[in-house]
Amino acid sequence: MKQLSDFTDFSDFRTNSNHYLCHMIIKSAEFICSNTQISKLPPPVKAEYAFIGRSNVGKSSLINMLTSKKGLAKTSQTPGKTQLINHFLINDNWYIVDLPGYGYARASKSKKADWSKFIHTYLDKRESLQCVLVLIDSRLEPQKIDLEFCNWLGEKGLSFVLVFTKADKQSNLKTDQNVALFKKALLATFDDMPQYFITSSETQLGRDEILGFIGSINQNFEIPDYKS
Ligand SMILES: Nc1nc2c(ncn2[C@@H]2O[C@H](COP(=O)(O)OP(=O)(O)OP(=O)(O)O)[C@@H](O)[C@H]2O)c(=O)[nH]1
Ligand SMILES: [Mg+2]
Repeated sequence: MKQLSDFTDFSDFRTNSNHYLCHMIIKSAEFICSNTQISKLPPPVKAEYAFIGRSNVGKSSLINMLTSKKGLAKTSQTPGKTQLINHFLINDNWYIVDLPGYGYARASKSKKADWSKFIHTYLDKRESLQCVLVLIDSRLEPQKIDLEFCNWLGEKGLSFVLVFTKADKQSNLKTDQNVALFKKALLATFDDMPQYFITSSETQLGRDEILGFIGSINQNFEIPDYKS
């Protein structure tokens, strides 16, 4: 697992789409499985990227945008649509993982506790997980639940990047203001701002940058030791 400090360049990629030398073309993207049991996940022999964030933040839409496959991950206007750990195999080579959203207000207490335990175990134990993409709604000022989740990832030493979603919904200025506020809030507990991307699933903003980022990590992927 890479550490946060491995990602040294924390620049804003919206204005610098040629930054990554790696340009990834998506040739195939297929749904593999949905799970609630860690023991039933595919063997951890391919690089894996987890997409996580508050319910309705746009995780499934982003996955469809990145893969250019509209119906691949199920999206919904009703929060709480994604309930399982969903694996999607990309280019027969690496996995995108769509996770259930956190902070869904209408979920029962026991469901929230189940979610929390299951996701935290998955993130903490998954040998092939390369990076967690934490999605943040770019329209909102920093939310406690997002900051707490980032802090938990930091405590566990898990590498993560921030993906600000739905940038098409407001002006660039407003997005930049919210990103700056998030940065300020994170710097209360982190030494550096993690790498971040500004995205829109409507306009494809951020697509090349995220795929380039993933492609560059994939190049160094080695199959980890794992218990079968
Ligand atoms: N305008 C705009 N709408 C978006 C964008 N991304 C997502 N949406 C909308 O936001 C709603 C939620 O999107 P989803 O992709 O289902 O969100 P999710 O995070 O997967 O939600 P859960 O699975 O319920 O946790 C849908 O109505 C999407 O069409 C975006 O970049 N721009
Ligand atoms: Mg979803």
